[in-house]
Amino acid sequence: MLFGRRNKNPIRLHDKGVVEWRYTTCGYCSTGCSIEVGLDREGRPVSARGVGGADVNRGKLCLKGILEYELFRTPGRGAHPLMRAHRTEPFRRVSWDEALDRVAEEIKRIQARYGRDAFAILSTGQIMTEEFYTLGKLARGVIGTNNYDGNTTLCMSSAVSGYKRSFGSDGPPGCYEDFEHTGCLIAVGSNLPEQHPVIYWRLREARERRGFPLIVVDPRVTMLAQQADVHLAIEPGTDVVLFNALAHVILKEGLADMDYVRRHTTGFEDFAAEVERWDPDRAARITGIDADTIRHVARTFGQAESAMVIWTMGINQSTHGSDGVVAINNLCLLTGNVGKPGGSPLSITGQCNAMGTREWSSCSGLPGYRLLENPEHREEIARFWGVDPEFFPKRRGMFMTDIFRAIETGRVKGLWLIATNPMTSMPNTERIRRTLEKLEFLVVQDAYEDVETNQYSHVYLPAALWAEKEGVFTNTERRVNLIRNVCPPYGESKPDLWIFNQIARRFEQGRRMRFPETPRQVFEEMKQLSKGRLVDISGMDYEKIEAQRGIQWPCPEGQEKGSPRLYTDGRFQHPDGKARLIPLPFEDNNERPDEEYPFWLNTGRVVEHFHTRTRTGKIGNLNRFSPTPYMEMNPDAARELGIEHMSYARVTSRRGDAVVLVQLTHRVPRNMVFIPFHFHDCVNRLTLGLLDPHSRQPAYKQCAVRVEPAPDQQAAARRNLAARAY
Ligand SMILES: Nc1nc2c(c(=O)[nH]1)N[C@H]1C(S)=C(S)[C@@H](COP(=O)(O)OP(=O)(O)OC[C@H]3O[C@@H](n4cnc5c(=O)[nH]c(N)nc54)[C@H](O)[C@@H]3O)O[C@H]1N2
Ligand SMILES: Nc1nc2c(c(=O)[nH]1)N[C@H]1C(S)=C(S)[C@@H](COP(=O)(O)OP(=O)(O)OC[C@H]3O[C@@H](n4cnc5c(=O)[nH]c(N)nc54)[C@H](O)[C@@H]3O)O[C@H]1N2
Ligand code: SF4
Ligand SMILES: [Mo]
Repeated sequence: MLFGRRNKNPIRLHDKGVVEWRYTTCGYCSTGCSIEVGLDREGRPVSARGVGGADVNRGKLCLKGILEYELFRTPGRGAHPLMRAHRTEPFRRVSWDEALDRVAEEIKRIQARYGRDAFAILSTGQIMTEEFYTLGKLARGVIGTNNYDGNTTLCMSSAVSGYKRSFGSDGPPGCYEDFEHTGCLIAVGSNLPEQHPVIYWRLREARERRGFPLIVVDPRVTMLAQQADVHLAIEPGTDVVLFNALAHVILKEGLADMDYVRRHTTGFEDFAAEVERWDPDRAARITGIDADTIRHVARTFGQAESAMVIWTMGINQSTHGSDGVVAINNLCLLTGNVGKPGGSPLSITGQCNAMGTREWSSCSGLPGYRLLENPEHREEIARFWGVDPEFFPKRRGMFMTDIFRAIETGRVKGLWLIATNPMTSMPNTERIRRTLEKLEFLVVQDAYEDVETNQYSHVYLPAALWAEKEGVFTNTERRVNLIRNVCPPYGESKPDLWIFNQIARRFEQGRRMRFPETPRQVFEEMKQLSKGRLVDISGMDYEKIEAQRGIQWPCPEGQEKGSPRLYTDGRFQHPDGKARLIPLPFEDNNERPDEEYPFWLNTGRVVEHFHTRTRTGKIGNLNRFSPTPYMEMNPDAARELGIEHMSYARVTSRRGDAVVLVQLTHRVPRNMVFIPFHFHDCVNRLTLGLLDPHSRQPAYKQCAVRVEPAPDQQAAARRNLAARAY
């Protein structure tokens, strides 16, 4: 194909020889774009395109989705199971049977010696829902450890906890289509253009058509903030105060929907009494946002016909993460903006299937948003799975972040990591390293054998990735979408579902229970369990999902289409059917900048990379645009310290240090630096990760550091190495 002027440098696109397109859903972020992967005559994936008829992305993809088909052939993939007696020895290649036998034996040994909860399982938001459900059955019904959680504790835990406190259940009430109706949108700690490019595109298109006000709350001038009508550059960690003050103004000025509040909520008096204390002048001193701007934003939100709030990690990853979510829910309840077109508190999810794990993995309870604390739920699931209800714990066990502490103190002795890389992604790398070294047994199940955490394992299980298998993901707007199998698994790697089933078989109880082999059979089982629940998927099947390019739950049996919104009738999931307005006092409890460590360290992401780069670090057209760890720094602050653009600087916190390339930019204020977290042995050497009391999610975005020039990089590197050897 030729484009451009015929005689002068025409652009040639060579024919990739696609003979078949296969339907899948993107495996990176939670936007949930439908992708078709093109196969050539030999069945090799050679191209990808966005699906035009898919409501989510309407033909579009971001650069990660466009290049995702290249993943199947990236270096570092695990082709064979590996094993070693001690983590200081080299691995040897073993058969699947040997590796799986060893894992089952170690689980049994550790549980027999130290008790059932001494073996922990940590999973992810990045495998298929059918795999989550099966892992849950294995963890809760067969292995029976209560120390079973996932990396959603690093990510969505605050949103889950906040939704549960306000509405009685998890489940984002809104959808992308709300952009097409809303009269005002507040985006809090969410950088859509880089992190959810296709949601951003939907928002932008809606705004170009109708021009509703966009208010961005973020201490950084993100790309989204650059487009906002009002940008509130908030003091880190103080969002709860801002939302209390917005509620204060809305109540004072009679902008609340008191009819909605009376009919659908409880707790108004206590809530109003707390909010009364948060006048904009007081809030201004804490948040750094001037009082009149707070009043203006409150009026804009309160007067809009419908108004919505979206948020991501700027809220969740905080010592007030769960409270921040409740604060957002409070504001939406107060103005009657829940589950109405254009009016909802819509948490933007992170990983491709973080929703799938929340709904079905049993990490925080039992499948289908059931609770371990509820005897009827225990009974129901025990009967369905064929286990003794007394086998289930009566309340949920530790969160991921607490499990790591329990390894430190010796309560947990064995760990199974599935599709998560804590050596790079958890706060305080040195502490995590020492923690992993304490384990008697670590098994890592990952698509990549070069994943950093694998350096500390005894067994490595190579997993098939994304469209090397089949199943469903649920996206931010509760849309269940299908991944068709596009090509066979790499080397001898196996789908996670197969691995879970093989482990189940190695336990007596597992042999007595039903562990279906195909994802389709598992999906049928989940459908039965979903009947009558909020997360009802009984009206779906793979063909219907593919035909509609994804279906939003609830979709009960007999219903043709999904449901775009929750709580449209104002009935909530608390036993009394009402939502709760919850008072939120504020206590400032972060590590704050001081004389010795004068900068806020803020952390996050860039568009080219996904998390710890096991995948995107190996795709040429992603990695070459963002190849090195770098730091955004304000030019005025840099000048004072004698730090130049594109020079190296050493950043030090009370935990450790890191050397990064400096990029001078006014994106960050004078007392803040920002470093993306994608690179190993970099920003998470510095982070503190104080935990939210409700969600146990780490405050990745707030701690204190100092910065100094590092002109001699080799010396810096030597110091890093020496520090590590020590
Ligand atoms: N390209 C790419 N896309 C991704 C991912 C990826 O790794 N790469 N990961 C996916 C996942 S799992 C997730 S969770 C999402 C994350 O998506 P986002 O949350 O949008 O991304 P982050 O960059 O982590 O953080 C967002 C913003 O929070 C701001 N922030 C920091 N402190 C505060 C504060 O105290 N208050 C407020 N209001 N804001 C604050 C930061 O300045 C930052 O701009 O992205 C998903 N999409
Ligand atoms: N400083 C700082 N740290 C952060 C954050 C931050 O904003 N700042 N964000 C946090 C957030 S929101 C998140 S979600 C976490 C993410 O942290 P992690 O979950 O640790 O990061 P990933 O790199 O996504 O790890 C997923 C792993 O799963 C593997 N994998 C992919 N697909 C499959 C599969 O199908 N099967 C199996 N078995 N393996 C597979 C990948 O190779 C990869 O190793 O990081 C957290 N860490
Ligand atoms: S926006 Fe998210 S889901 Fe869509 S192609 Fe990009 S990474 Fe994939
Ligand atoms: Mo995340």
